[in-house]
Amino acid sequence: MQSWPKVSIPALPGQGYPLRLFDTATSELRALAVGPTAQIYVCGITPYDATHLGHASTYVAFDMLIRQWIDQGRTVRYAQNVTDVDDPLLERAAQTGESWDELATSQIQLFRDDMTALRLVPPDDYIGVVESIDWVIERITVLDEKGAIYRVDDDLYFRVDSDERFGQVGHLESAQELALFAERGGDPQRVGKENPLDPMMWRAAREGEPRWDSPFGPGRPGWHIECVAIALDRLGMSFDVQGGGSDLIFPHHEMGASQAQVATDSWPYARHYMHTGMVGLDGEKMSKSLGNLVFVSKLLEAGVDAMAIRLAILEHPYRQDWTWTDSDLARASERLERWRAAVSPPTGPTPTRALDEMRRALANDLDTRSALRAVDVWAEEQRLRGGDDDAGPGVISRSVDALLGVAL
Ligand code: 5CA
Ligand code: ZN
Repeated sequence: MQSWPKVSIPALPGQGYPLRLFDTATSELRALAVGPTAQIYVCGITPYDATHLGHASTYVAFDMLIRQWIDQGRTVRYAQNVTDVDDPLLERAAQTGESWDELATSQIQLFRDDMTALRLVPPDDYIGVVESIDWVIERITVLDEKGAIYRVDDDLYFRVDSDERFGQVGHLESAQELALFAERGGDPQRVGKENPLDPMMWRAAREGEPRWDSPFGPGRPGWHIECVAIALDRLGMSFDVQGGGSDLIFPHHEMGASQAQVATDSWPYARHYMHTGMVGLDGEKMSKSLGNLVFVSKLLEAGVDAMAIRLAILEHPYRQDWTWTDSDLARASERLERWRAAVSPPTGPTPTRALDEMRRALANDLDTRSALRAVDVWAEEQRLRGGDDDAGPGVISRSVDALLGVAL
């Protein structure tokens, strides 16, 4: 499906440094050695109650990683899914009487708008479950051929024991695994399962639920296989980073890794697993089920600057859990103002000639073409001078922003 608009990233002099990044699977900070093209898969939203600050915080963290790669001169291949068919989405649609696909479509657009406002680099591949059904069917077929699939009634399950490395992403005790599996969409109690942790791969059609035809009967994909199918199709095995919030370590990323490893007879699924801390409100994790949400779109509607939201997020180390408070936003807004004043003193010495020329041009029947030329001339002078004019660039970037509506 359509991603959101590209962000322009100014080229900087010099080059960034090699990156060390915490890896969940090895529980250590380690060098992230990537080739000329860095490949990343970040789990996307389930499109209802988007975009709360927890989502925003998680996606901003991955945006920071991507910007590091870009600063190192690498190209980035970035894939993200949208869980546009899943139990929680269908339940919400049933509660509100909306159709599930209309709910998804409107929430995905809200998410795109929020990501755009926050200036996040968009994924190259932004793909919904409904677009990846064929890939899911192919992967399940391969897993079935390898003996990793069994039936309970008409539903298909994956044998976690078919992967000898199962458990090596999260390194959890089995009691913890069971508890988290039950809490996060799993069905450990279902009668007929071989291992309570085995996840559903294909859910046979139930009355009133969306369904797709498949060789295993009509139904819809289970949660984890959707990400495996998309990541393997778009990036292939052993891509650089699998990302998401820490609530996805288990079962989601553990299951994904095992399914991919068994399907391809190779290891690892991802070379690095990066997970972000949970953002809370009033002492609880911000979550759709608790309903304690602060929405990016509501803050923007209330006139909050998206860049202040971004700064408020960046104040927190990405791996730590943290709690959103109004004072986070107040501090970030104050910082933003200070920075903006610093790059462009409002009462600075003299406005540059270029600013004056822009103003003259615009005052003359909105002569935008001449205003653009004035900035062209300034940019060329900067280039020739090597950019040693301290106040100039800030004044111009603010001027271009303020007068032309173009954020540099
Ligand atoms: N669609 C699945 C992933 S395939 C999903 O987890 N969707 S989600 O909408 O629930 O979450 C989207 C992303 O936001 C996930 O990476 C999740 O870990 C992260 N996230 C959800 N709640 C929070 C929170 N309170 N704080 C930080 N990140 C969060
Ligand atoms: Zn996912």
